Amino acid sequence: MDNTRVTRRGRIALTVAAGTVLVAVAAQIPATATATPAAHAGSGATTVTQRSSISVGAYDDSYYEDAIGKTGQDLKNSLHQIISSTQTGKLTYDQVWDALKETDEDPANSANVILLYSGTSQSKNSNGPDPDDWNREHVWAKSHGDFGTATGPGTDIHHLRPSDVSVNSTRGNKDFDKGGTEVGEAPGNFTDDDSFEPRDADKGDVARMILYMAVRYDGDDGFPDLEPNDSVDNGSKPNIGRISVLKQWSQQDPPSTFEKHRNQVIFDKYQHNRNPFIDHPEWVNEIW
Ligand SMILES: [Ca+2]
Ligand SMILES: [Ca+2]
Repeated sequence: MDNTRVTRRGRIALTVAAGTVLVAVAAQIPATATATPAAHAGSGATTVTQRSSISVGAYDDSYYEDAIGKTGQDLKNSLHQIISSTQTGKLTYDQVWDALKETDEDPANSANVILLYSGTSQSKNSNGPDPDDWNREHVWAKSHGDFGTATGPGTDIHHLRPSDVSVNSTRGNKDFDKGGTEVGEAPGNFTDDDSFEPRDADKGDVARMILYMAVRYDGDDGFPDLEPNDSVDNGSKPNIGRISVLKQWSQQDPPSTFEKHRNQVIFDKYQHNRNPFIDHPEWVNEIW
C-alpha cells in the first residue's frame, strides 16, 4: 500500500518533469504510469482510495514537507509543530455538536451519523442525554490529564465521535486493551474492570485518534503533555494505554474511506490541521 503510494507519487512527479522538459521521453512515460493504477483498480481498490492516495502525495509536498524523511522523536516533534501551528480553527464544546453531524455523517443517509463502537446509524437530531441518544465521546478520556471541555483537547474533534450515551458510559475513562465481556448494546466491543476493547472496525480509528492527541498536545499550550504508555491503570494521569495494543490495532484496521473523509472535513472546514496517522499510518511504527 505504502510502496504503491510512493511509486505512484514518483511517477506523477516524473510525468510532470518529463512533460515539461523531454517531449520524446514523455511519450513513453504515461503508458508506464497508468500500468500500476490500472492493476490496483483491478484488485478491488476503489476510485476513492486512488484519489486519496494521490491527495496524500500532494500533502507531502506542502502540509508534511518538514516531516518527510524524519524518524523517531524528530518525526514526532516535527509533526507536533505542523499539526499545532496549522490548527487555526478551534471549537467551543457547543460547536462540537454540529461539527460531528458533518464529520461523522452516514454516507448512505445524510440525516444520520454513524456511532463509534456500536457502528449504528442514527438520526443527527437524536443527540442528547437519554441512554439511547448519542453524545460526544472523548476517545482520549478527558479525565486522563483532566483537561475538561474548555476549548483545547476537550473540543478537538480529531478524537471526538458520536457515541450511544450508555455505550459511552460503559467505556467511561477506561484505557484500551484486549479482553473482557461483550458489551450487550454494542456487539463486538468488550470491557472489564480496567479496559475497553472496541469492535474490530473501530480499533484502528481509536489507535490513530489516541496517537494524534499524543503528538498534538505536548504541554506547551497550557494543557498537559498527553502520551500513551503500556498500562491500563492510568487513572487521571495524562496517559492512555496500552500502546503495544494500539499499535497492533492500527495495523489490523487501516484507515477507511470514512476515516479519511472525516480527516479531510476537519482539515477543510473546522480545524485546518490533519491527523498524520490517517495520512501516513506507517508513521505509528516510526515513532512508537
Ligand atoms: Ca476502521
Ligand atoms: Ca504529547
